[in-house]
Amino acid sequence: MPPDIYLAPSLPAAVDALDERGEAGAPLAGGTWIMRAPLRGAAFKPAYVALSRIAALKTIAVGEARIEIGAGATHAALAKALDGLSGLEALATAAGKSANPAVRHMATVGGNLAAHDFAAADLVPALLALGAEVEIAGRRGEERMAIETFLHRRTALGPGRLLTKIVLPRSAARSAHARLPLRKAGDYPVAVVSLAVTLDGAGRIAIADIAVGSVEAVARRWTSLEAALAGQALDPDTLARLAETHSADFTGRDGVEAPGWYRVRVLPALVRRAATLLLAAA
Ligand SMILES: Cc1cc2nc3c(=O)[nH]c(=O)nc-3n(C[C@@H](O)[C@@H](O)[C@H](O)COP(=O)(O)OP(=O)(O)OC[C@H]3O[C@@H](n4cnc5c(N)ncnc54)[C@H](O)[C@@H]3O)c2cc1C
Repeated sequence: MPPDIYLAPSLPAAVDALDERGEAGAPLAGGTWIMRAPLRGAAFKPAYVALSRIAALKTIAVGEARIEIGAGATHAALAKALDGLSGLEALATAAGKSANPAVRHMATVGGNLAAHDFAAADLVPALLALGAEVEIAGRRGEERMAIETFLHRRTALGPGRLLTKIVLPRSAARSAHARLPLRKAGDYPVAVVSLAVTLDGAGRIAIADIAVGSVEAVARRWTSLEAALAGQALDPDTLARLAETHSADFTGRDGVEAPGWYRVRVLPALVRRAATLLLAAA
């Protein structure tokens, strides 16, 4: 039997509907991850609550100090809204280069973050490197948490709670997103590096925030490399050499597109590529 789909007219209606459906229900945003469930050997939920009619979830508000992104904003809308904004290049590239144009017009930021079994999600490392927070709504009100916390709690949010907003500080001076699809555009990346830096008065790296996606089951910050980069010149070869030194921090996951060791082996090259992009954007 096909799943039951309820088109929620508003956020409170979606929250109520999810609460009533309990474990049998889940949000349906762009559907681009859900539709592939059978290919992954996963079952559809008996019921979905579609979020596509909720205009409030699609807004993207760009402020001087921070950006608020509705969970229902598509990759395409996000790439367009962030185009040319300094410091946010990593997220603009992640949104603008993931998947293919047709998928980018349907796929949402919320779906990318909430798909807990999707290791190769492009937006997740970009949002980690940029220090994002997320907002969760439920019948008992709203809660804000760091994206790292969300990534580890997203399977245990409980029925009736959904991701509504992503909040980003505009603190990084420059950022870049380097991804490696194996064969062609539209493939999931086998490894991703997102890098955000702030430079000191002498042009050296004061703060580096680096996140790695698709190498392990869940994207995470590369904290040892972040510490090693402080005080370094923004030189792609130096950054790649330091990345090589710290690559053993990762245990790559084996997958159909690439073995785990390969995902780790390409990280220094991706760090070099991200640093080159940063220099080009200067
Ligand atoms: C051909 C193809 C190529 C792709 N390539 C890439 C790629 O290169 N990079 C990449 O990052 N992605 C890629 N994707 C994956 C793409 O599906 C996700 O990136 C997309 O962001 C998922 O968003 P969605 O709105 O379609 O999610 P959906 O499929 O609607 O939902 C995904 C999951 O999130 C849950 N969910 C959705 N919204 C919310 C919410 N607001 N709160 C709580 N839970 C929610 C759903 O219940 C479901 O479990 C590709 C997909 C396809 C089909």
